[in-house]
Amino acid sequence: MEITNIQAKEIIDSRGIPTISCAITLDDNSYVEASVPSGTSTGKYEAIEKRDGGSRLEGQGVLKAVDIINNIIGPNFIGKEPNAVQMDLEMMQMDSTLEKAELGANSTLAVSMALYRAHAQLLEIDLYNFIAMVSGASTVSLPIPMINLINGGAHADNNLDIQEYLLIPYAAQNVKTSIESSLEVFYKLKNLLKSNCKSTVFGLEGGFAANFENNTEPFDFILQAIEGAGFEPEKFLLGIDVAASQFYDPKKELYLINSEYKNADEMIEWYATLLKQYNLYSLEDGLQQDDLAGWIKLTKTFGNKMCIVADDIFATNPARIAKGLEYNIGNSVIIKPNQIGTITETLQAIQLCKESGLSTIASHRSGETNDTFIVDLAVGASTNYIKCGGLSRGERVEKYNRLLEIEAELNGLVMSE
Ligand code: 2PG
Ligand code: MG
Repeated sequence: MEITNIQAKEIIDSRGIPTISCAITLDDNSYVEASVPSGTSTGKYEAIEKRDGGSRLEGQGVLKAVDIINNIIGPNFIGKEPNAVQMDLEMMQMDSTLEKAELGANSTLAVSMALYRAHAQLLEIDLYNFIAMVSGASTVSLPIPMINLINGGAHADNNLDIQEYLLIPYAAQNVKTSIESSLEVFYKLKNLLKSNCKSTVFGLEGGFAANFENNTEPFDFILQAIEGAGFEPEKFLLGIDVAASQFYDPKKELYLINSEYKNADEMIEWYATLLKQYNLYSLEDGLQQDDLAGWIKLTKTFGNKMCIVADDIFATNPARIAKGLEYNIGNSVIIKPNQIGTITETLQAIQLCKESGLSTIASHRSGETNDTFIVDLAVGASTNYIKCGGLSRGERVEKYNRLLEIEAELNGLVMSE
């Protein structure tokens, strides 16, 4: 079966910002489609997202990137059978920069995702099974969801510095019960916020975006909601994505959090109190992306007590993960395909993490579409966890619904650790 057409277009993401959708048509007239997510708290080591600039849509248009797909990348693959890995490698060679500055990582990823879907279709297998095949895995597994309950930082117009407060239904037997039990907590949290005269509007990722006394108060609300929903606190674990690069002041070389300037040692001290007080389980981007010495200390201090999750500092880049391993930083890695620009490189990053004993968290972006590719990726590549937002907003719940659908298909396969 050959590719007869590759056609991209500009669509709108969950934030109202343009992104790319790419369709591949095959010679039996079937077609597949994929659309790319986009970050708000984007790290500086991520591959380059191509935007038009100029005055249209505040410079955020992606018409140039669409044109690159339609007129530069696409024609190379027309008339050929879909071969996702091979074609990803060809795309990487079409761009002479490491960060995909010429083609744009949003262009390459749109094509890459669509090629993976087309190749799976050619083989008449599910996307997650195809991803497992490419990963050389004989099994697939369901990730544990890290559910976003409260949004702050760049994802909400509230007063929280911390970007994400995550509920991890660690003790649940399967996805269905993990989501149902988290929903019970979500409902209770909403009531608690209301009864405390706090807003129940949602932030970019579908978590509540209320104002709080300080950055620790959300933990108390979440623990109360867990208890109010009738669960023992041990049924859930708590995580945060601090996204510390966002509130680091490079001139002062200090972090501005809770209206105070702190250095890396003081941040680490604060995390120690969160560990003690709230049994914090997962700490993402606790320090900024260039603070190597801080990351070494952070990992030494908590590496055997918590998931020390690296996002901005690794940017799903196998070369950066390898460097991180040399320095022993992080024990857990965020996996976002658009940080690197192809699915094949994303799978390489996951493979490297697995070989090196680092756990993996497949992750959405704050700018999303209804595409659920990230879920198939998490299942097919057997990542340990998935971060795909709150239990509200269409583009987030679409991912949970896909996860439930896959679980039903697999009929009760055990969750990965
Ligand atoms: C993150 C992501 C996703 P953004 O920092 O982990 O939650 O946010 O997509 O805005 O970079
Ligand atoms: Mg992050």
